Amino acid sequence: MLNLILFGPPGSGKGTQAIKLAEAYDILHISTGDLFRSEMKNETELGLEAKSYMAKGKLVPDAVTIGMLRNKVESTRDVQGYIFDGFPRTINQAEALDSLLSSLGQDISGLIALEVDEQEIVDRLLLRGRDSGRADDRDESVIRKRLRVYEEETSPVFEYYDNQNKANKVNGMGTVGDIFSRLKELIDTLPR
Ligand code: B4P
Repeated sequence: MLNLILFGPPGSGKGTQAIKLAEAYDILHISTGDLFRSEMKNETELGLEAKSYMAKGKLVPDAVTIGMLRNKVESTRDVQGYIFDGFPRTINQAEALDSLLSSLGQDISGLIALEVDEQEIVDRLLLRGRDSGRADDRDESVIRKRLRVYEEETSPVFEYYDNQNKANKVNGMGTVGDIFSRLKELIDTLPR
């Protein structure tokens, strides 16, 4: 099994690359952001709760996020691996993911952090806000808040996997194709 975590700040290209990698390696792409947006679109209770946090650039509480992720993994057991995009975003979520995979006799093959300059991130997200209308991408103060939340709550997850010798960094600047090639080169060296 190839179980990857695609890591990095908002706008670093996780979603963009995860779609391509899932296809290239025939593994299932799970994006917690996409799952929340789908719940919001369907106006479910979970979606309404998530919306209040996402609109402010905050993380949705761990209990909600972990439960949703667990349901998704447990209902998709017949796959050759997963690419987790936007999860885990806290140490609690990382511990929950490790224990979930271990209960299934699996583990994380590697975490890959995409490194992108902050100004490039803000430019990418404002552009997406204009094109897609995503509410959390339209307001620069919400984008800056998401970047602060990433530094404070999410970046420690890198060290958590570094302590397991599973954390890797890839340059996330350049064209989508160049970054995809760099990612594949690294993934081909990971255990599975
Ligand atoms: P996400 O949906 O995960 O969104 P994101 O961090 O903004 O990054 P995304 O993956 O979508 O963007 P990408 O970098 O691919 O999270 C949204 C919110 O959901 C969070 O703020 C939080 O509230 C909540 N949430 C999600 N998961 C959670 C969790 N585990 N716990 C708690 N809360 C959670 O791309 C950005 C833009 O850059 C795109 O427009 C893309 O086209 C462009 N782009 C990509 N690569 C490029 C390149 N090489 N050059 C130029 N542009 C590029």
